[in-house]
Amino acid sequence: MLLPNGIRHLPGYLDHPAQEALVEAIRAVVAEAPLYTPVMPGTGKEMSVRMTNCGSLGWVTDKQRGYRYQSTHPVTGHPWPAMPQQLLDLWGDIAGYEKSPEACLVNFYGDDASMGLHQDRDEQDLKAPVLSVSLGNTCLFRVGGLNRNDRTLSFKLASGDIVVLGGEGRLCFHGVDRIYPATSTLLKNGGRINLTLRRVQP
Ligand SMILES: O=C(O)CCC(=O)C(=O)O
Ligand SMILES: [Mn+2]
Repeated sequence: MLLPNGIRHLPGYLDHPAQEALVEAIRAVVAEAPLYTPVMPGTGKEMSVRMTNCGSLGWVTDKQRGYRYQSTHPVTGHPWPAMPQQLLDLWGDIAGYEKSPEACLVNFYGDDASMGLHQDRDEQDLKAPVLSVSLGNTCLFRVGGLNRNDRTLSFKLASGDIVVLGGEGRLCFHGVDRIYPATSTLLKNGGRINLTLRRVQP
């Protein structure tokens, strides 16, 4: 399958022990910075995905102030937990970008959650790639072009897969159409975790 320029799919990049270690690290992040349900700007409609972040900045959204990065958790008001070393190492190994990631958005998808087609464009530094890690149940990922109405293609992301959106593909539309229940035993209660590492400031 030919992906748009700048988009890379690295199937099975993380082996099982690396996935387990990452889940442990994310559990510690969630213990400090609980998952919350974000809402869309303007409408206030709840997203089906629950979110939190780690790193010096985190991506948040609410009805009044919309999409943005901030240094504190919107519910607890505390600074985000530090980014686990495994994620910094992963970025160093894959991103090919001199500056380190500032934000890791943690998305938790229950088996009936999804994410609509969107661009990641709230970062000031668009030269840095977005690096995305999948853990747990397989999903159907969709990627299009630079315009919302461009043709899209879909492929599955399994636990341990990595996707890089960089270069010409950095602003490609993408989303998650569905989760396939019981396709992984990594997460005891099912669902899927997605981590996206992002450089925000130039
Ligand atoms: O869950 C995924 O694979 C994609 C998540 C995503 O696009 C995002 O958080 O911006
Ligand atoms: Mn995205």
